[in-house]
Amino acid sequence: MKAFFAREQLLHDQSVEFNRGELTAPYESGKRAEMLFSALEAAFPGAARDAAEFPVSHLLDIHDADYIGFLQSAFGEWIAEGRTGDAFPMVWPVHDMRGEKIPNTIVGKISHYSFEISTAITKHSWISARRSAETALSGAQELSRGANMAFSLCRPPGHHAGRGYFGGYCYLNNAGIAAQYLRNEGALRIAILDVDYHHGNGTQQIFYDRDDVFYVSVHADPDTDFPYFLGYADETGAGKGEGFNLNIPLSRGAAWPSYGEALSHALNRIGDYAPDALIVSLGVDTSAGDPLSGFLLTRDDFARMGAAIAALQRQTLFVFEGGYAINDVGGNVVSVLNGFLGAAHSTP
Ligand code: OKP
Ligand code: ZN
Repeated sequence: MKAFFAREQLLHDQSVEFNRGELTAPYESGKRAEMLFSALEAAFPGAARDAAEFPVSHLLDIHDADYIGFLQSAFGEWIAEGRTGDAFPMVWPVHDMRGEKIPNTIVGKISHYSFEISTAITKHSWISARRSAETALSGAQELSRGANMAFSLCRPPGHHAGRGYFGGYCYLNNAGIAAQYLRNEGALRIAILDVDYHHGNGTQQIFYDRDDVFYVSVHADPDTDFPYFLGYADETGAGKGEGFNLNIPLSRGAAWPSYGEALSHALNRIGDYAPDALIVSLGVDTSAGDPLSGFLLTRDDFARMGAAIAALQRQTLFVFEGGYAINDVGGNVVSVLNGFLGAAHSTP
């Protein structure tokens, strides 16, 4: 197994997070990635690889050009307007307001290109987000060169980032960018299995009208949890993509019995689709004790998850997403990977 990582991903460093009416230390910190990297090095000596660099065209395959331009220049514009601190969005064009407008100054622009308040653009967000996408691309490249599996230690995460917006700690849709890379390399069908606690609204949006990328997500019911406005079971795709989006929302408090059942339904549907490759948006914020989440998976459950995924017998790229219990993240990810590899080895 190769585990891809890029040190520049640690540079993004948000000062505060506004959450539940309070300013707190950000849940999505570089420390989580550092600790995960250490756990991977200990569990899989010699597996670590530096992410390669890739042309920006891979980002433009998935994201709007104006959005990519905005991400690159936003922090500079914020400072040029005399502001200090991180660039936070503050005003959103809800309901019948003029959501298509792109105002001329940074406060208006940052609102146009975002959807929620916990995520800012900081001095190094762009370089970290770009290296995070390149970390996913490196894993995809490894699959295109014939590897059976790879792990991409992406940070910041990606699955909430849409074609033209950031939020939920995500700026570039790493899994989506990796999926498109594999399509460009000749794979005909890609499945994305999103097991993060939160629905991947960005990934769903990007592929909603496509039948060549099947998005399947098991997540907390958006009726009670972030991102609230997408991720319901009746969202099944549109146009050519009808039937190629599957949301399986679960109630808070879900533990392995109900989670495992939802996962096996998801995997059966992916098996029927017979993808050339599988990308797993691997959030481990489904862990009991995660500070943002309400599922109750244990260390052993994560190994079961890995084994269930391996049973599909598809080329598999794991792309890291959420997971905020920083002392548990490494062990839980290693458990998924060991479950996957153990099961893979036991099949003839
Ligand atoms: C990112 B990922 C809940 C507010 C949550 C953003 C959560 C982003 C999760 N009180 N703020 O899917 O792990
Ligand atoms: Zn999450």
